[in-house]
Amino acid sequence: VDLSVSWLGVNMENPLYNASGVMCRSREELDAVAASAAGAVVTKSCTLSPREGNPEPRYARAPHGSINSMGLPNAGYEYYLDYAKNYDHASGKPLFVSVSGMTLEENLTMLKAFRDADLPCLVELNLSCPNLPGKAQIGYDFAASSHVLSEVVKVYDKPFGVKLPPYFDPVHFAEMASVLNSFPSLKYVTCINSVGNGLVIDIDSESVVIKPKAGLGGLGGDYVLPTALANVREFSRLLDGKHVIGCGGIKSGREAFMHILAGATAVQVGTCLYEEGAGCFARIRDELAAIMEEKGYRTLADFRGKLLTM
Ligand code: RRO
Repeated sequence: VDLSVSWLGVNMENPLYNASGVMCRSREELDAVAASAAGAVVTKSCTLSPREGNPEPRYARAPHGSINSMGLPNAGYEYYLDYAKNYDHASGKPLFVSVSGMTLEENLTMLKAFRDADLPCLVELNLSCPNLPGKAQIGYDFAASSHVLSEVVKVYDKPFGVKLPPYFDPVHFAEMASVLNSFPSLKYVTCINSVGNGLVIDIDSESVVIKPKAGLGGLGGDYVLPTALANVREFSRLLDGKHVIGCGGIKSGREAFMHILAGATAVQVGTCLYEEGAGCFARIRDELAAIMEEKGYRTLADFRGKLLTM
């Protein structure tokens, strides 16, 4: 079977890559993803200045996934710009750069720098970090999202994408899709970021399991799979000529297949990558290939978006 995918001029050997935030904060981590069987690499969301992030513990494994409140720890955008400048863009593993300024001005400054560097990498603008105390997720404010995107496209003329928070209401899918559809250079959306502000409790210690925000954090893993699939499916239907990248609950070939069946062009692995390491990519790739073989599918296009309804 052929697992390759080509989109926006990007050619991937297989549809799997890391979810931004996992194994992508340092050069060494990014190199480890690039050296694995992943089909692409995305950097940790960056800010204008380096950030330490929230106090530890700020990630915990939970019975059905993970909870995190990292607080956007990153080495500052110049570090990732430098990584992108030195990246082997001919390696066959496309590089994506995630950008998540603390303010609109920060986003514009970083995007101008990436524009001026004119590198063959795609930006994923994060509109959905749930873990900054006192800061709302932009993606949940449709007017604010529209404003941010209007200002972004004034300075950034290349194709780009956005990382969205999960939505839970058809009215909200439609409203956000309508905002996104008014920006032609917005070519893809990644669905979903973690399900924000969950609370995991450890019954033995009668305690929260992470320190920031009194234990509240973004959920990933099995907890979020159906929500991720719904978001991938609905945005695939509602967006005009844009790609949807699936993220949420992928830990085997089965979930990767489900995301693609729901309409995903490519898929990202977060919690499973954190827990298993970069070896997960070869495993999930081989499992996906086995499912396709069993079903008689030769390419991802044979089943992408072809979810049946009753
Ligand atoms: O760093 C984080 O706390 C974080 C970010 Br920026 C994000 O977008 N999603 C997430 O689950 N954690």
